[in-house]
Amino acid sequence: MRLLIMGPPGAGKGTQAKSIAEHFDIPAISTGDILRANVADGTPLGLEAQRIMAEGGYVGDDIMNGIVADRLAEDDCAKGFLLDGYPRTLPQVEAVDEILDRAGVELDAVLSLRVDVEELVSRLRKRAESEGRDDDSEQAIRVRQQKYLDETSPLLDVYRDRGLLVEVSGVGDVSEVTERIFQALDRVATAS
Ligand code: B4P
Repeated sequence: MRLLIMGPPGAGKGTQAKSIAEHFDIPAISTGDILRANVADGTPLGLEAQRIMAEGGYVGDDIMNGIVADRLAEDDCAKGFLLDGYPRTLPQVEAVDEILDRAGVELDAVLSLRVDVEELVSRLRKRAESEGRDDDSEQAIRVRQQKYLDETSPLLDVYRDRGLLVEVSGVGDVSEVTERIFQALDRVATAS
């Protein structure tokens, strides 16, 4: 299975990506995790990304496209993959299209996790208390939600028009949401 998981910040993409990847025996690739690992290691990319992430902005498309192209070229992605948090912009959609075209493969589905904004903000405030992530400050939470609405949510229409969008409610216990996702994606797997 070649999958994308999309949703606003705090929708539970990272939370659900791990279970989905295990279910389909594919690697989960989180661009947020890759960036955070670079920040932790103090790499040049990490130094550049740290400020952008803390403000709630998006790291540049060229950088993100290069990271994803390299990661998808690794052997473990031959059997499929789940991209978590990428693409977030139209140029990133075009880049992933190109990577897949070149490899002669296609996406099977794009999972959209839907959660209302009050619930998202409350989850991120809780995460700020438990994990202390720089980008979970009140100001960054607001910027990230707006950025998602302006730049990322229109991408759902692109994938809806291609007949790839699978929409699932991300509200409820984590295990309930996982079950809902498995049911929806298992239907896609059986049909393909
Ligand atoms: P991400 O790491 O993708 O962060 P996110 O959108 O906040 O997280 P997610 O939706 O995965 O939420 P989670 O499961 O943790 O990106 C971070 C930053 O990296 C971006 O803002 C950007 O700066 C940069 N970046 C990443 N990719 C990029 C790209 N392609 N281009 C440019 N920049 C990029 O869940 C959130 C919280 O909710 C957790 O605490 C979790 O425990 C809780 N939760 C999850 N499911 C729940 C449920 N069902 N009920 C209650 N709580 C739940």
